[in-house]
Amino acid sequence: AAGTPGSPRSADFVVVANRLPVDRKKNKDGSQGWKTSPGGLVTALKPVVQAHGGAWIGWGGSADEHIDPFTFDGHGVVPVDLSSDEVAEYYEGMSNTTFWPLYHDCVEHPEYHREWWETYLEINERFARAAAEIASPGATVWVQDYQLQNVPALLRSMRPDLKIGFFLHIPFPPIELFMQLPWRFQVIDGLLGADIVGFQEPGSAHNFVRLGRRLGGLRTYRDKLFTTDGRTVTAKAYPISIDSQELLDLSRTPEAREIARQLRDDLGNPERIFLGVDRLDYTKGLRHRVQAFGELFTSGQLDPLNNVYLQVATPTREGVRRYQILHRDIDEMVGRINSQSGRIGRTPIQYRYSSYPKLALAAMYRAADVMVVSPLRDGMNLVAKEYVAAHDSDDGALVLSEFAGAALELTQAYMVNPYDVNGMKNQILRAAGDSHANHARRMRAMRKQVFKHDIEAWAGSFLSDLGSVPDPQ
Ligand code: ADQ
Repeated sequence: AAGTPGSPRSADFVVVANRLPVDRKKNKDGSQGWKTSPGGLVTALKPVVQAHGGAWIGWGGSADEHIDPFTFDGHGVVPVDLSSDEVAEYYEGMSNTTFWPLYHDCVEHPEYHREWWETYLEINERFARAAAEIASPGATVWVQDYQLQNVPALLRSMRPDLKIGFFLHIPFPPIELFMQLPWRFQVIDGLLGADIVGFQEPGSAHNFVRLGRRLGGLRTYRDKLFTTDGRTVTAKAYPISIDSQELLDLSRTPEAREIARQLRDDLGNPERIFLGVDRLDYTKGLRHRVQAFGELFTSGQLDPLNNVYLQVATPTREGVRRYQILHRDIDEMVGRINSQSGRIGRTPIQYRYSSYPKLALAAMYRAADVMVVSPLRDGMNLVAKEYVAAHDSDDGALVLSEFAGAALELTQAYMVNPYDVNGMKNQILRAAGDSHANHARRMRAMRKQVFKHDIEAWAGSFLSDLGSVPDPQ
């Protein structure tokens, strides 16, 4: 589709997210067009935006490029332009080198730079202004994630008539860590501009309420915070999910079955395939996981003749130094382990640094006997839910970190503390060697959870709560 030029009309439902829900594509005739981006958030919110003839505000993904607003597939697309300096300071800097590690339990040191913060505020104001311009009177605006924490308050000051929701996709840290932030008051005030602040887990919501009370000096009651300007803000958990049925349907297609068969073949038809699927991010616990598998293979507890560990890692944030170091470390670890414990014709760790189409992922989930998801900290972790939905038989097993939001729902997984490498090795062996009856019982319970609480249910419950917020006086 090409997209229709011209400013979209004013909208009564607006999504504000760092990224637009569309990616560039080349049409057959060589001209530039747009296609819908893959990913859970877009899947969940696009139908709602379409139903309202609403608009989506976000960055197009390349720096120093101006894109005019346009209409696409029944909704407005409102690009926010960023220069390369702004990308470096607002996105790679403040968002991904300050907030990202700070909010993930400081598993890497957050860096604090005043220039980054200034730019972060400026860009948040730019997003807020775009929303203020397009939202119709009394419209609902849903702001997404840690890149835009100041948008709620900025937008409210421009447009007090709006209903504003905010959802944080990553954990909200304990007060003791949050206190490090030099701009801690501004960030709380930014978030308190929303009527509802949504989190992945009750623990995060609780951290936020406690912070409002302790640092903000606000009166609170259960999940409510009472602001100094007389408003009530609700902080509550809305655990995000996936389009479970779509993924299951995809994994059942002849194409997916064929790719899964081919994959098993290519891996030498081992007795067992262990699988990891992650963005190559330091929060995902890859160093510890690769270490655990390395020891299992070198010690002979897992025989490379019968077992393969397939790890796919999506390239991500390649401009940020910590990610470059992680990339190099994992390459080295995998190389070392394979040279020490491989057999002729058998490579125990199959590592792919690449992104895959959804169909290929569905096939991998189908083929994997044991899925290992071991983040050091994770807001939710959709990969765990995707495996449960796509592994279309009762003989699978999920090894899951206690520190992923998903652990609260997928309670039948084989739980691990990813920092405890010995404990993780034991659980991996236990998951692999458990009886068929146990595998079946656990998989069924988790499948039930993931199909009942899917992405549509997630968006529905947030928006229905936001809909029942009283109109501003
Ligand atoms: P992420 O940190 O990106 O998301 P996750 O929830 O696991 O983590 O989602 C990753 C997505 O990328 C999955 O849908 C997965 O299929 C896909 N993916 C991973 N590797 C891939 C590959 N090699 N090729 C193609 N696709 C790949 C953030 C938070 C999470 C939270 C989500 C949603 O960090 O905790 O669950 O947002 O709120």
